[in-house]
Amino acid sequence: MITLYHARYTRSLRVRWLLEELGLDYELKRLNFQAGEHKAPEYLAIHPLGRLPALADGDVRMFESGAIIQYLLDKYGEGRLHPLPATPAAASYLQWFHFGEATHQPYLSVMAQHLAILPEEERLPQVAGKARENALACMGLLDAHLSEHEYVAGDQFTAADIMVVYPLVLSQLFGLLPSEGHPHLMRYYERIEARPAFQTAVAD
Ligand SMILES: N[C@@H](CCC(=O)N[C@@H](CS)C(=O)NCC(=O)O)C(=O)O
Repeated sequence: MITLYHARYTRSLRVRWLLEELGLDYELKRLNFQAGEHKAPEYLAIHPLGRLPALADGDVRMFESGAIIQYLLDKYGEGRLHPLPATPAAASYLQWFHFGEATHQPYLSVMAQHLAILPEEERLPQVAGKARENALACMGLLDAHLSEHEYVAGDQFTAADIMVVYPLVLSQLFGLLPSEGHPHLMRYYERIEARPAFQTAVAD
């Protein structure tokens, strides 16, 4: 049995979304992020840094959302949701897959810290403002790319979309989306929101 440690609006959303897209059975262990359950000793035994997501699959224990997604695709994907390796489509897939966590997401994490998570006296508006500017630049890049493609890795939905969309979910929470200045990105996000697996992953 696959077990996913999950809290709403955290990166475990990505893994839950993939599990739903693949139609796999899994158990969801919910943690109350606001109450700090991810820093309790029971969870630190699962992930020593107290971060989400974490996954158990038989004897396998994993953290890092992108790595978990790759593992699940390799083990259960049967070729679904990613292009053949070493093709031009795979180059685009890998680029956007990693862009979602390595380039775009850090700006949303900084915004989250300085707009919501840190105690008020530690929040720095200039830091949040600079992160917002950089997040908007990432949205501009995505908008231009999506003016020519239905999905980030081409005309098919792939796991790269799952990686890219998480910072967009947070962008919506922080008021960067909807955005009239990013029409292609908006239409893409509407296509994503129509997917039942995504709806389940963001619901709770
Ligand atoms: N690169 C990691 C980041 C994991 C991460 O930082 N998750 C956040 C929630 S989205 C978290 O648990 N934060 C709690 C903390 O930083 O203490 C991944 O993709 O899984």
